[in-house]
Amino acid sequence: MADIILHHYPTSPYAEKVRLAFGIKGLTWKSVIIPNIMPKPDLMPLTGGYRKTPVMQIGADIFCDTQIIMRELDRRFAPMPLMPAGLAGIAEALSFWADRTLFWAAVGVVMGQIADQLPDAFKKDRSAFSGRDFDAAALKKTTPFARDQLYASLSHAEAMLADKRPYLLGEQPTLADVAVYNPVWFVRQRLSPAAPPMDRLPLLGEWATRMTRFGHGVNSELSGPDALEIARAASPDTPAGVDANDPSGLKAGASVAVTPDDTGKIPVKGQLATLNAHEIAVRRTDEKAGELVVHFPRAGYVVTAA
Ligand SMILES: N[C@@H](CCC(=O)N[C@@H](CS)C(=O)NCC(=O)O)C(=O)O
Repeated sequence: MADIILHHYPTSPYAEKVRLAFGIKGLTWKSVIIPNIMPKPDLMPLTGGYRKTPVMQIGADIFCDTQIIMRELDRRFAPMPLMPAGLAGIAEALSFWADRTLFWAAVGVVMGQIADQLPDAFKKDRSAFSGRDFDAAALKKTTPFARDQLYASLSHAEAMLADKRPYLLGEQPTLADVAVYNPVWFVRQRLSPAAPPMDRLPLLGEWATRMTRFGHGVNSELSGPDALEIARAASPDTPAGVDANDPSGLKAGASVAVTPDDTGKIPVKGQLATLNAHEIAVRRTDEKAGELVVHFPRAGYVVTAA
C-alpha cells in the first residue's frame, strides 16, 4: 500500500487530532509541512482548492477534513478502531460537536490572549478564511464569554470521566477522545495546562496527559514536490460509487462542486465518484499531480451540480 502522507503544520490543532490517531493506531507516516496561511502552492494541485489543514494523501487519493481522514484510517487499518462496533455513531456525533462547538470556544480563549502578537499576514488570512474580521481587540473583549462556553461544554466531557473510566467512551480511546483532545491540546499548548477553564476540569487534565502518551506514531519528512510526484506516479483506488438512493439525485460522473459550509469556502470541482451519507468524492486531473480522487465528508459540505 502507498505511504500515508500528512500535509500539516505543527501548531494546527486539527492536525494534532490526526497525529494522535496515528499514535493510537501505531502508524508510520510521511510528514509534509505546509504554510499556515495561503498561498499553499504544493497543496492546491492535490486538493483542487481545499485549503484547510490537515490533508491526508495516500498515493493519488486525497482526504480533506479530519472526519473523512478518520474513517479512512479505520477502513485501512483495523486495529485500535477509532469507531469501534457499537460506539461508531456516538463517537462521530461527539466528534462533530467537538469540531463545531468546542473548537470555536477554544479559539476564542486562545486568540483572545495571543491575537495581538500575531503577524498581520496571519490576521488578514484568517479574516478571508472565516469571512469575519480578525480583530484582536474584539477577540480580547469576548474572551471571558469564550472561556465560560468552553467550561460549560467541556464539563460534559469531565462528567463522562467521573466514574474513573480512562477514556470518554470506556476502556479504549476512540474518535471522541481525539476530537475533544483537539481544542484541549490547543489551550494547553498555546496557553498552559492550567489555563482557565482547564484549571476547573481536573479529570480532563489527567485524561489529556494520558492521551499525550500515545505519541504520533513514526514519521519522516517529505517535501511538497516529492508528494506531488508520488501522486502523479500513482492511480486512485476504486471509489465507493454513488448511492442510487441519494436524496440529492446526483449521478455518478456528474460535474459537481464541493464546498465546506463553514470556513475556507473554496469550491473543488470534479466528476462525482462517490456519494453516500458519509462521503463525497470527486475525480479530477491536475497538470502537476495527474489523475486524483479527492474525498470529503458529507456532513458540513455542500455538493452541487457545476
Ligand atoms: N473541518 C476541518 C477543519 C480544519 C481546520 O479548520 N483547520 C484549521 C487549522 S487547525 C485551518 O485549516 N486553518 C487555516 C489553514 O490552516 O490554512 C477538519 O476537520 O479537518
